[in-house]
Amino acid sequence: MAEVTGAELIAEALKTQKVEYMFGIVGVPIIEVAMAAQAAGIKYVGMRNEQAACYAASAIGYLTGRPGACLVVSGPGLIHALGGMANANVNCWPVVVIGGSSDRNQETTGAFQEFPQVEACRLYSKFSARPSSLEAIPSVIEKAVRTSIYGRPGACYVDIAGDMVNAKVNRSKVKGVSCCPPPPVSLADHSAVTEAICALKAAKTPLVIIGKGAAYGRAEALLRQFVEISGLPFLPTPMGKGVIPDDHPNCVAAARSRALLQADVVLLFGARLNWILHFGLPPRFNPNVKIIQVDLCAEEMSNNVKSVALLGDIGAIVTQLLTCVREHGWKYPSNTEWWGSLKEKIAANAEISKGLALNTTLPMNYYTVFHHISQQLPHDCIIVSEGANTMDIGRTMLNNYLPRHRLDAGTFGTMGVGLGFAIAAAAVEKSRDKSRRVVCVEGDSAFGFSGMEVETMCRYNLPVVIIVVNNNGIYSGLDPEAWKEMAKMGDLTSIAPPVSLLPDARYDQVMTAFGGQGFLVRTAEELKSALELSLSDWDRPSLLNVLIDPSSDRKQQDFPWLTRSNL
Ligand SMILES: Cc1ncc(C[n+]2csc(CCOP(=O)(O)OP(=O)(O)O)c2C)c(N)n1
Ligand SMILES: *[C@@H]1O[C@H](CO)[C@@H](O)[C@H](O)[C@H]1NC(C)=O
Ligand SMILES: *[C@@H]1O[C@H](CO)[C@@H](O)[C@H](O)[C@H]1NC(C)=O
Ligand SMILES: [Mg+2]
Repeated sequence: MAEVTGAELIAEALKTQKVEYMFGIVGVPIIEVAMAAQAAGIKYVGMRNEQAACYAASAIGYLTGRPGACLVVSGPGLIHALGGMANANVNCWPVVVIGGSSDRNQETTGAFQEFPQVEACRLYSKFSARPSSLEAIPSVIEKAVRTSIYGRPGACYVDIAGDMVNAKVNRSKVKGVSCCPPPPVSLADHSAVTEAICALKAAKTPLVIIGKGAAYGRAEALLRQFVEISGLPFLPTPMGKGVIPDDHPNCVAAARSRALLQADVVLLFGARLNWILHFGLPPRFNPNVKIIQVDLCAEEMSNNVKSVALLGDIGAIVTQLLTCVREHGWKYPSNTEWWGSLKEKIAANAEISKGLALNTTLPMNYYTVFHHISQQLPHDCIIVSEGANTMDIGRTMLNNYLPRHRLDAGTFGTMGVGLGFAIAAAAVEKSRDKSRRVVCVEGDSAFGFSGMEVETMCRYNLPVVIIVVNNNGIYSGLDPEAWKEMAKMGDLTSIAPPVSLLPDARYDQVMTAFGGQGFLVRTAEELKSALELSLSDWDRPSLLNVLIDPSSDRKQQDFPWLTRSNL
């Protein structure tokens, strides 16, 4: 009977569990695991930092419904991945991290990169364990993959003792484990569905909110039917954008603050009442708002505001709601005062943004830049975005037309996710017949967190288009002249504004350093032609370094984005 190594068992178990992608950085003791993964038919992407590797692996989980694997070495390698695990867990995205650790016979001796890894991962994951023998590897990996996608999705960690990687066992001794099926589906309680429909029928100013849980749950077709049959206005959360196209007539994203504030009944699909939705509380919500919550996680129900709980699979529950709406022959009328008020606000906001976008003063402002980008992006492109102003303004001006086509800093507000997400999305697209374009819209600060992953994009010929919206800093910056003056006035560490970054930094040259296309962009014409060239090059990545007015800002908001809670 043939023998099999620990590395082979890990790789084969992942493949059996339909894990198709692995991102990581190799070293002692896990080089052989990466090689075995490729031999088993898993695609391996070598990254430049484990944090970005883990972001990438979790994006695979969100995009495909099956976790990506993140492979890291012991100690510092695993610790770099913790940021990615936390981000995945907070976003409810599945990911499986495989960490090599010290040899068992060296534990507690001060071994190379020794660290209490299983314990360390506990706070950042929903499952953290180490197989006790080679024979246990397939079942522990099955459990990690299953746990990552069942219930509320999240991060899982499997620790592999270094000495187990090359140790061998007779195949006959290893019990086969089959592939875990997709998560089981359950329906909401019938009486809760009836209560929800009654509340909606009685509502004067109802609102549907579509979260990224609806995108993850692939409920797009059913939700669109529901919105069209019920005639309700809907608002997407940042990554709920595209579940129903942003240009759908029922979308009230451009009247977000008014919609939230004046809604009397809110039907939440796969979204939490956390900071992104201002906790569901005043001053951003009506104090008497009635919340109907559709979620797969019972613990999420009635967080911050008591709700009617529709617990279960989102697609199944939308079907239940559709059946009721059809039976009752009910539709929210399109000629109500509520629709009128929302449409009026949408038109007023569009006018303000248009004014800012058409300003031809140089340097450009955010609105001008996003206006031109939005005109050129293909409808089916995947938009990755991070930054503060860059992400917030970009979200309002760059439409999504398809589900799971927006990846951003998410619930955890993590800067540095963009390039890893873009690499994951581009890797998935590369394996499809008809690839879609991945466009990564980055603030200059955000880009810096994982900037070296540009080399990864160049190495694997991933045709990502990176647009760095460069305002010389975090939220805002200084122009080159002001910076020079400041440098004359004293030690910059004492006087330079903490938000500032090097003015007019040549991020485009980071791309050309590795053979990609780089563009320095100052005008709308340069932006148009650079974007056209970038989008037509399917063989290599591009970076547009768009220099904007360092004092450009968001248009006046009714409320600050990070509303302090009244909790
Ligand atoms: C990991 C991490 N570190 C720090 C922050 C704090 N932070 C929020 S936004 C941001 C960067 C904003 O600057 P930039 O990306 O240039 O976008 P801009 O607002 O300038 O357009 C930072 C550092 C964060 N959210 N995440
Ligand atoms: C595997 O089985 C063979 C034959 O039964 C035996 O000689 C060998 O020592 C076994 N190897 C291990 C690692 O147990
Ligand atoms: C365009 O923007 C500049 C700089 O912010 C501003 O001074 C100017 O008034 C704006 N022009 C118009 C027509 O809004
Ligand atoms: Mg910036």
